[in-house]
Amino acid sequence: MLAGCQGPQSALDPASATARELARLWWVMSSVAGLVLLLVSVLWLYALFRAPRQYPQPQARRIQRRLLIGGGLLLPTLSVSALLFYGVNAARGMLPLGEAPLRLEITGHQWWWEVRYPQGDVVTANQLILPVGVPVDIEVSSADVIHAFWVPRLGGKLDMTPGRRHRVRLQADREGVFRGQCAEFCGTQHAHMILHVEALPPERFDVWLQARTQRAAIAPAPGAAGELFASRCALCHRVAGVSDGRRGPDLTDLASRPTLGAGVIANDAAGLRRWLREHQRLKPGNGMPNHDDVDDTTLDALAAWLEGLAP
Ligand code: HEC
Ligand SMILES: [Cu+2]
Repeated sequence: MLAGCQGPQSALDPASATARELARLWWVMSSVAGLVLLLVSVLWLYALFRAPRQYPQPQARRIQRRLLIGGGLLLPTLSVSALLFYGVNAARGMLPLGEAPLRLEITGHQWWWEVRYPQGDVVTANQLILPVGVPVDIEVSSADVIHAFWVPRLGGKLDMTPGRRHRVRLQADREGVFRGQCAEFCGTQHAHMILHVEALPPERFDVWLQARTQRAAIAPAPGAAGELFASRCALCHRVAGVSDGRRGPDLTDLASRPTLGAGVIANDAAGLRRWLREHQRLKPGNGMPNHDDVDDTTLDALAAWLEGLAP
C-alpha cells in the first residue's frame, strides 16, 4: 500500500494544483469511508454483545422508523451530496475555461498515442512534452476504440471516444518526468500503452518545439533499406519529407523517444533492433506486421537510419 504513495504514476504524489486537489479529495473520501467503517463495526459489535432487550410494540416501531429515515435516507443523501459538491469543486481546475496559451491534440490508437502540436505542425508519438507553469489544453480523441487519457500526477482522467473531442487542462508546476497510462481497457495490449510525459522549463520547451518545427530535411534511407522503407514501412509511418503513412506512429523524431512500443522496451541500439525483429513477441497483436522475410543486413541498415531520426 505504501508503494502506491509515490513514483512516476502515483495520484498521491501530485505535481500540479489540480492533481493536489484530487489527491486531497482522495484523502478526504478515504478518511470519511474509514470513519464510517469504524463506526459501523463498533455498532455491529455493540449489537452482537449487548444484552437483548424487549421494547413495547409502538416504541420498537418508532426506533425502526428513526433508523430507516435517519440512517437509510438522510445520512447517505447528506454525505453523498457533500462529497459531490466538494468533488466537483476540486476538479474545476481541469475544466478548459477560457483560452489556454497552448493547445495540443492527442489521439489514442490500439496501442499507442499520437501527439500533435498544431502551432508548428509538429507530430510525435508516445511522448508528451509540456512547458512547466503553463496551462495546456489537451483535446483528446480516439481513432478506434475507447481509450482514456490519464497522467495521475497532473490531473484526472478523461475518456478518449472515437468521433468526439474532449478537452482537459493540465498545468505541471514542476520539472520532471511523469507517466501516463491508458485507463480504459482497449484490447489485449492495453497495459502496454504508456505515455512518457516530461515537463520542461518554458525556455527549453520552446527550444524543443522550435527544433521540431524547423528541422533539416531528412534523407531517405540508403540502398535496400530505403527500398524496404518505401515499399512497406512508408505505408504506415510518416517521416517528415520522406513518407506520409498515418496508421502507425510518426517516426520523424523516433531517436529522441525514451521507449519503443509505448513503453515496451528501451529505445537504444539493441532495443530498436529487437523491436524490428520481434515486436510481435514483445507486444503480441500490435498493428505492425512481421518482417521475417527481410534479411538481417537490411534490417540493420534500416535500424541505423532510424537511429538518426532526431531533430
Ligand atoms: C501495417 C502498418 C505498419 C507497417 C507496414 C509498419 N509498421 Fe511500424 N508500427 C505500426 C504500428 C501500428 C505501430 C505501433 C505499435 C504499438 O506500439 O502498438 C508501429 C510501431 C513502430 C515502431 C515503434 C515506434 C514507437 O514510437 O514506439 C517502429 C520503430 C516501427 N514501427 C518501424 C517500422 C518499420 C521500420 C517498418 C518497415 C520495415 C514498419 N514499422 C512497418 C504499423 C506499421
Ligand atoms: Cu487502454
